[in-house]
Order: sequence, then structure tokens, then C-alpha cells
Amino acid sequence: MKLKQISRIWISIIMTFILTTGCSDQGATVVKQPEVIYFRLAEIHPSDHPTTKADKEFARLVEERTKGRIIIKVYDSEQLGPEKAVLDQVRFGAIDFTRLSMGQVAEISPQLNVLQLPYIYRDSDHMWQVLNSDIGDFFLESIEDKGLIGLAWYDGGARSFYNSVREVKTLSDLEGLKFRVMESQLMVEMARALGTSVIPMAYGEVYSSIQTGVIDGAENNFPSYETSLHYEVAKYFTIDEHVRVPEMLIASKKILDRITEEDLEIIMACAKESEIYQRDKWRIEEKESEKKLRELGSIITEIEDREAFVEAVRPLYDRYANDYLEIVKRIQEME
Ligand code: GTR
Repeated sequence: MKLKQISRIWISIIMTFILTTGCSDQGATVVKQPEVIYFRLAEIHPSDHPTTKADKEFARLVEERTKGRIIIKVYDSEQLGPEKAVLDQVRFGAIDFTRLSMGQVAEISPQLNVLQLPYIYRDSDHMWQVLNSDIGDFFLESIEDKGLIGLAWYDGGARSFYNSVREVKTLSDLEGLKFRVMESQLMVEMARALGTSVIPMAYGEVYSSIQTGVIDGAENNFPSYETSLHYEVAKYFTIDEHVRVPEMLIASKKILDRITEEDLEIIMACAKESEIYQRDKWRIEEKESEKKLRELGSIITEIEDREAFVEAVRPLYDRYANDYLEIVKRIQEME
């Protein structure tokens, strides 16, 4: 055997020994580090929105509690696409986590419409009472058959109309105005029932559509109206609070192929903690946002005929909640 061949054999014996036993440094065996798992979370809001801050808190908690074994990177500002496309990708596992409006998720899980019926909640506390009850748990778990794990609820505030044309004080002032709504059948029918013309479209297209006159306005909560800069092109904001749409922090069921049951429990606990963080942040920033918008020149108007709004949308209850009348009754009766 030639010298070259002998040394090659020796090198491969040594390499095999190092790879199977770990290399020794002055006698101490270096333990192989567990593999770090990287996940992506899709968010459409920009980084200064209270909800994006909560997504990041969730990611921070997961990294801390798993001692850096699981890292969730938050992609904000629609970097991973609009909500509708994100939802499909999360279902099929191309995106691991997302925070979505329930309005979007209800398109594939229609039972969720019950929780976004117009004027179903008296106020934010009433909504949270429902979300934190067995009703909230039932609906959060009800998306499992769609390949989704519902992790936590986030606050989406109350949604109201804003437009570029005129101040709206009554239901009849809305007539003839053209509004963008979410790509949700319930939202389309709700806006029509209130006498408006409706165009469903993705959130990211709203600013330029108002600017170019394709639509007169849209509807949303204060933090979104502010951080999307829609106030720049539609200064008339009417507090009609026609709907409160809870938001959901969601994981793809496909993450279960990459993590253990214990890790899932950690993730779920962190999500619930981030829910409390988001709710607190929301409460503070919603008020700050309203104040800031007034300073920036938005004309913010209270409606004069709330009952007329409530009456106009009542037929939607028959259409969307007929199979859940018992739950609707329980929600309405919650003190
Ligand atoms: C926001 C909500 C988003 C999205 C957006 C919209 O309030 O947080 O998830 O639904 O409204 O109107 O598209």
C-alpha cells in the first residue's frame, strides 16, 4: 500500500470518529447544539401599528421561552402579500404564522361571521367578555379543519366609515358614496344595507383608489386609518362603529411537522400573553390615534341616528346567524 493511500484511510477513520462522537477539546465533549427553527409571520400593517407591535412581542416571547431554538421573523407591511393570499399560503404551509382579520378568515370558515355581525357588541369590554368565554374558545378552535391553529384573539377596535367627499352625520348622508370594504361577503352586504356602493379590494390598494377617485372612501378603526395614511386622502371620518371585527393570531397546522407538542404549548402560551399585551396597547394607542388625527386635520363626526344604522343592518342577522341563534342570544345577554 502506498503512503498516500494509508494516510487517506487514516484521515477518513479520524473524520468518522469526530462526526460520530463529537470533537474533544481538552477531554470535554462538545454537545451538538439543537437545530434552530425559523418561522415567518405575515402582517399587513406597518411597524408602527399596535397590532404589529404585538406580533413582535409574540415572536420575542417565543424566542425567549425556547431559549432561541424557535425564531419567528415578522414580515410587516404586506411584504408577504395581501391577507387573502396570505391565508391560502398559511393553510398550505408556505407561511407559518399570520395575524388576520376575522373578516378574511370567515370567508373560508363562515361560522365566524357570528362574531362580526354589525352592532352585536355594545362596546369593547362586551366583545372581550365574549372572546374570553367558551364561545371565543369554540370559534378559535373551529378553524382547525381548515389547516389552521387559532392561537389568540387580538383587538380590531370598532370600524367606521371615512370618505373624501363630505361630512356624514346621518344614514342618508352615506347614500351614493362608494366605499371599499374587505374582501368579505358579510362586509359587502353590510355596506350595501347601509345604502352605499361597494367595492371589495385588498387593503394595500385603498390609498391610491381614493386618491384617483375609484372610490370615495373606506371603513376602518383609528390606528389603521392613521398608519395606512388614508386620512391624507379621506379627511371625513364618521364614528358610526358599524362593526367590531376581532382579529386572530394563527399558525399553520404544518408547523406541527417541525416542532414537538411541548413547543406547541410554549407557542400557545406566548400567543395568549401577547393577546393581553395587544389589548392593552390597543386601548392606549386607539385613543392616541384619534387625538393625533384631529390634530392632523381629520374631521371626526358622531352620527346623529345610530338606531337607523342598527335597523338597516338587522336583516343580516337572519342571513348570517340563523344556525347560531342560541349563541347570538347568549352574546346579547352577556352583561
Ligand atoms: C384592519 C385589520 C386588517 C385588515 C384591514 C382591512 O383593521 O387589522 O387585518 O382587515 O383592516 O380593512 O383590510
